[in-house]
Amino acid sequence: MKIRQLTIAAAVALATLGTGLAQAQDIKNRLIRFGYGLNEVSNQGRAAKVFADEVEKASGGKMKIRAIGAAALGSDVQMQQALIGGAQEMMVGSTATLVGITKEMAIWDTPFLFNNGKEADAVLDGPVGQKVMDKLQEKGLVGLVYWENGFRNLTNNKRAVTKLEDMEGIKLRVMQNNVFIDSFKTLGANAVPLPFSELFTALETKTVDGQENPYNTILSSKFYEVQKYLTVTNHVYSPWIVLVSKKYWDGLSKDEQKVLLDAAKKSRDFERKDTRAEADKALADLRAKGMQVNELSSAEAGRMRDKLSAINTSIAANVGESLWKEVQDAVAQARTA
Ligand code: TF8
Repeated sequence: MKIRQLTIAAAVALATLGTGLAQAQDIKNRLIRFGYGLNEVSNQGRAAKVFADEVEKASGGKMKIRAIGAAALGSDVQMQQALIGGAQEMMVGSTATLVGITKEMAIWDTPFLFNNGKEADAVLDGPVGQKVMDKLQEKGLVGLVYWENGFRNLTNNKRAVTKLEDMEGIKLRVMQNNVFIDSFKTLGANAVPLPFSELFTALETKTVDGQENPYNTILSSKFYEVQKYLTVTNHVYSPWIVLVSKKYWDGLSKDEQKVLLDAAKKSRDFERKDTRAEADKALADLRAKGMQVNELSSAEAGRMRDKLSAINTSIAANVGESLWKEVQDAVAQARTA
């Protein structure tokens, strides 16, 4: 009896401590829709769950995140518009699909910009990453953190791509973004921009022959069911970005904003670890699922790289020479750090 009473007393004390903390802060009951494009069972879905749990915990249960995956709230581009208009509160999606809104985002689409995750983290989390993110504000979006989508690799159904010439005429789905369209045109493919939410069906019905995405996504979106060949190209590193509607953000208290930002940072740290661990073993999983994996010889990888460097000038012109240089300097610094 005594022990039981003590336990109850302790539980009550703990509970009031929790809500007490949240009450001392300016936090209201809030329901936040957080949309994303991949499946619940994906690196994106797992990190969305971590974000939701962290927000709930830090707000004493007052702020609730309803994470809605599989593009049920729309494609990246549709969700961005919903955030700008204030019809949806939050989302995570590709930076590449933001280029139509904020041209500076195209800097992250530069082929072979980063050699590894460490360089990407240093630049994206550093001052220039923040600067690019802050450009979204004048367009009605608040960026909180970058997550890792990852290094992109090529899959297709037409032929094993082992040299540059093999790209010729492959109908390749790309993101709705000019740098990606130009990159794959330069390599000889027939680049077709499509939202991710339409991709599986486009592959299945052979509307397109191929696509490019990180291993994690090829796995979680089951592209191995409709794609035979995978070529390890690592042609570009894609970030994801966690966004809030600026209209919504401006109506939040400082405490509420802090809850979201802190939770976003925790989710980012979790997401990068989780994504990298999955990517490390994904290639073996994809082989086991029946995909034929081709590595490029270093000579062929070099030819692709050279070819793609032709688009750097236009990226620099589009994002501005000074931002281009700032990012190059930040990468160089990360590389020697
Ligand atoms: C793509 C991207 C997607 C993301 C995701 C839906 O190919 O890599 O993974 O936009 O948020 O569209």
